Amino acid sequence: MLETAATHGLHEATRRSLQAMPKELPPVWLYDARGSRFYDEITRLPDYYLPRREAEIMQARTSLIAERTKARTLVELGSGSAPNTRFLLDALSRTLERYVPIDVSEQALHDSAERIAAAYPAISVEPVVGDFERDFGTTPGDGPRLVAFLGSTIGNLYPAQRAAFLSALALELGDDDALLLGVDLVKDVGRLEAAYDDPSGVTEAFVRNALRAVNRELEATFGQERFDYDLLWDPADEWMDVGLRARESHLVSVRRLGLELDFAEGERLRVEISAKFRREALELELERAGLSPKSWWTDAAGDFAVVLAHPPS
Ligand code: AVJ
Repeated sequence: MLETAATHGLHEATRRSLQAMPKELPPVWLYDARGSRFYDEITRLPDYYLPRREAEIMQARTSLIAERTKARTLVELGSGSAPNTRFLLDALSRTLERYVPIDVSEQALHDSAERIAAAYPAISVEPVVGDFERDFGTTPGDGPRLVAFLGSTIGNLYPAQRAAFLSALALELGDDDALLLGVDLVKDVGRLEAAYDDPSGVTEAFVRNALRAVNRELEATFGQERFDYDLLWDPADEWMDVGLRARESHLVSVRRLGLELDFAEGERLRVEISAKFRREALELELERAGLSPKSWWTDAAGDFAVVLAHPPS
């Protein structure tokens, strides 16, 4: 793989994460072409309720969102295969000129961009391969802009990262722009565990694929058989802690980073967190970042929320 500014950033982030306590991998490693296909499979699992709950909310609210925002540009962060974006594209048909999806997964991005361009010929589709945390500032398009960040992808960020990201986003938004944020809500732990540990093993395969990606791209020697899938609910931080646990003590080398890692028996490698949210705390976070939450919509079961926020006027 070519060393570009983007891969250099990811490599350095990976070095830091692997040297942290507990060891972890940046969740971006989950989304190579193969990983993105696993994630699409996850979205169809009966217990992974998130995309369907979000779809229910979008279906009910997108006409109001269109009326309020009158967006000419829709920017979507971490768009992936963009399953719930169609509701927005349909509702915004009167005003929308441009759709700018940003994703790290080049394959998933281009496939969905092509499908959307074919289905919405009046809209200019301008995909950006990149990391939403870093590349939002460089996206094209006239205001009013609507920035959609759906699927509870924001739950992958730690609270401090989230605060930095939301503040940076708030600074980029003009007076007429808006943020549409989809978040999964705190709920019964049993249901959360079922959503992240399916009996068919798709989630495990998705998580293990991160090791495969790191082995390939960084010439690492992670052995699948030396780890078990390991899912924890962290009640203090209210996030799912998704990772792997070493079955035995062993060494892993990451050649391209010049790292030798020592795993003890039972030691964890975190691959992602998936934070769950509560209304009051999230609204406070948005306000602290310089965004005013104007609407909070949930599905009938109260499982998921979609928030529309604006720069303060
Ligand atoms: C794509 C980050 C929203 O946290 O629910 C799904 C990723 N990981 N199953 C999530 C994921 C395991 C997902 N996000």
